[in-house]
Amino acid sequence: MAEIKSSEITPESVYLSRRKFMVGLGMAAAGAALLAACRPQPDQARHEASASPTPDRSGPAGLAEPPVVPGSPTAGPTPTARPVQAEEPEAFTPYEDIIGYNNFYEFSTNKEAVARLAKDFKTSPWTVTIGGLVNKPLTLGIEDILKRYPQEERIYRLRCVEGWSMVIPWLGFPLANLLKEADPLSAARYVRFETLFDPEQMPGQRSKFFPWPYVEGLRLDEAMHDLTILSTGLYGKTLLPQNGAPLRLVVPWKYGFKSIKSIVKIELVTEQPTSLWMAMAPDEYGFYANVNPDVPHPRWSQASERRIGESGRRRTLPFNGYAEKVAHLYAGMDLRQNY
Ligand SMILES: Nc1nc2c(c(=O)[nH]1)N[C@H]1C(S)=C(S)[C@@H](COP(=O)(O)O)O[C@H]1N2
Ligand SMILES: [Mo]
Repeated sequence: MAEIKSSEITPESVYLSRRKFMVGLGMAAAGAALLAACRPQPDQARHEASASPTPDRSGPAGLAEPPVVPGSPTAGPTPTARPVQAEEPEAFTPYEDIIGYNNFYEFSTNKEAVARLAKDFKTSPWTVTIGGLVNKPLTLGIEDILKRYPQEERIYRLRCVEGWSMVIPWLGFPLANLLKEADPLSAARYVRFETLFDPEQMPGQRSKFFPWPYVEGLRLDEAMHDLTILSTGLYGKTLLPQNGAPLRLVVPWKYGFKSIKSIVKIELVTEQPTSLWMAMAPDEYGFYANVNPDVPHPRWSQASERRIGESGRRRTLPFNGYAEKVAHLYAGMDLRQNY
């Protein structure tokens, strides 16, 4: 994992030429490069959410309205067809794609509309509270957070449960740094995160179909893992609203919906939190949501993915390629039951 001091952050052009678009995924890259993507793909688009999601009336749990997917893919057969490039190094996903193709249902279920609708979202002033089962509850402004926790670069894959992925050079800091400061009590076993609730600014929150606010959760050991970060930027720039400004979670070995955006509240709790997606469709979205090519979503395969900006599909890796670092967290657990 690349770690770059903020003093080394350069404008995008320099940044890109210096990195030559190659991804320093460390040990993960080596593994990934050996893997041939053998899940071909005739029509990539239909495997995932369309730009204007078609309501899937057969959606989960007999819910009357659609998008019931963290991104609402249109249900369809698993693609089979031509083979794909595979032994290629992993490149950064172009900035324009990262800021232009977003899941952020508070604004829209249309990925291409999110950036426009979120353009004027107010991310300052912004306050985050860290409370619940802690010795030292904290209320921090986003400026305090930036000052207190040195930002580093983390280049991670982001794998959406819908079957697409990106490689994103995040800026951020380990969530553990913040949690240690709050000093969890021994009764704390999980961390619960909440997104801002502000229907005035977030038109999607005027829909009563979703149980707003967006909530996510991690087991405390997952939250304390060094790979888990709070992100404040990407590509060396401050995070834009569509990517979850000013502060969003990034948990690279889990499906993208766990990486909750625009966080205002972090709480240490005893009981496993119920996420928005668990509440929406418990049979489809569990608490763990670890990337797992062997456990299909009830409505589509998770064996492969479309890397945004590439043609063809790549094979999806267990724990999104981070198994060496995180598989031990789930030792002895049945990963089919704990999806
Ligand atoms: N609050 C909130 N967080 C969210 C979402 C959302 O709709 N609301 N979508 C999730 C999903 S499904 C994905 S794939 C990622 C997408 O992050 P990106 O748009 O920065 O690529 O954000 C996740 N975090
Ligand atoms: Mo997603």
